[in-house]
Amino acid sequence: MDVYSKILEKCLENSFDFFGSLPCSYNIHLINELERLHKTHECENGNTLLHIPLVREESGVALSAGAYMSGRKTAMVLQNQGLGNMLGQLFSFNSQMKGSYKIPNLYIISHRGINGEKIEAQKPMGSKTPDLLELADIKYCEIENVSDLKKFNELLVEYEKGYSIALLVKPNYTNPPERIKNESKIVRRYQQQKIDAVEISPEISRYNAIEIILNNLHDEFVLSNIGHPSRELCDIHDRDRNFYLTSSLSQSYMVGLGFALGVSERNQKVICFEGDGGILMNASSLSLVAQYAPKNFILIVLDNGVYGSTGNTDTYAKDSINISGVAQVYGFPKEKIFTVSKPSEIQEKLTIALKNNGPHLFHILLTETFEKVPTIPLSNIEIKKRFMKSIE
Ligand SMILES: Cc1ncc(C[n+]2csc(CCOP(=O)(O)OP(=O)(O)O)c2C)c(N)n1
Repeated sequence: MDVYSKILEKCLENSFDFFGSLPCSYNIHLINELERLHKTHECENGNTLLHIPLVREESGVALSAGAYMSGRKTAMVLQNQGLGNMLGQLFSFNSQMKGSYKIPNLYIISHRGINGEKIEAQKPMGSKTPDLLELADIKYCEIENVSDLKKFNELLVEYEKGYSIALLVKPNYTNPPERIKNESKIVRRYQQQKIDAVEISPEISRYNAIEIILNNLHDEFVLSNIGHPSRELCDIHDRDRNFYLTSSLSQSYMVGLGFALGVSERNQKVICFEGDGGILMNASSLSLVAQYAPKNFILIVLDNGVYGSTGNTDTYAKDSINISGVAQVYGFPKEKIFTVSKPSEIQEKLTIALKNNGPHLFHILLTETFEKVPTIPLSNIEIKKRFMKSIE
């Protein structure tokens, strides 16, 4: 049995039930196996295993954090090249530093660029990988063969205490995994997209839009994005089922997606705010929402056309990129996208989205005005604990 099969066996024994992945040529068999288990493997804790192929590693950190808060046990399979991109999210979600949400995650990392590596470009990240994990307070062990897996047991104890952990798996350079060949004829068919032109003069501020939304909610979960949106939500209606993301620009909707997938069997709606700046920074991850399409998810893009929280400089959404169109291109069905700007439209479409299967995407065009509101009077740990308790 190869190392990766044994790692998977141990993960399943320990009830890991939510996996994200981005391939390395050395971990593809593990990823294929996860794909086979996706939605078919019943875990000991009663959950069905989910495997979400990622488009960006840093989004996987946020997605895992959301899934963890829904009660899932999360792991991510990746190559160490991804660690550079992930660093900010590792600090915000997984590290033990003050200000981190201190959410544990398991990273199964193909450690390229070390002894035996033929590709020069892998070497810088290869040598710095342990340092990066240490910087982010992630406890790790090196795995070369099956006998090293006893170190995984020790790390699992640390995981249970709330630490993020990593397995640095040394590639078997002398006997690399065989490439998977698909001999069958594949047809690639894409839908024709016709993006409608829009011309709207925004009428309401983000504060008023959030107020209308909150006035229409009962016990739904609400997750909000970094900066003023979270502060405004807290000022309008602070509630246990609000999760404020105070870091991680562009990742709010990944936390929301992970959480929505984790609680999808409960049939409870999860509403998530993201800014236009955030969406443009991480548009590629819209494909995950469209592809895994949790019926309980409502993504609300609060589009004021500016990086509002940092002083209102324009984003490309201002007058060149239509986020409704971007969502369509990434696979959202047109009938589930609502481009709205008037208070009555927000209310009317929200009533529809709350009653029907999603995912829905609200693209709300807003003025640039913002209210002077206080900062959130809770630490990130308090925000996380209160939110997780509200599920029970
Ligand atoms: C990676 C990263 N770059 C820059 C920032 C600084 N920053 C915080 S909030 C923000 C603006 C976000 O704009 P948008 O998503 O459009 O939301 P808005 O504040 O306008 O509601 C920026 C640039 C950051 N926190 N992280």
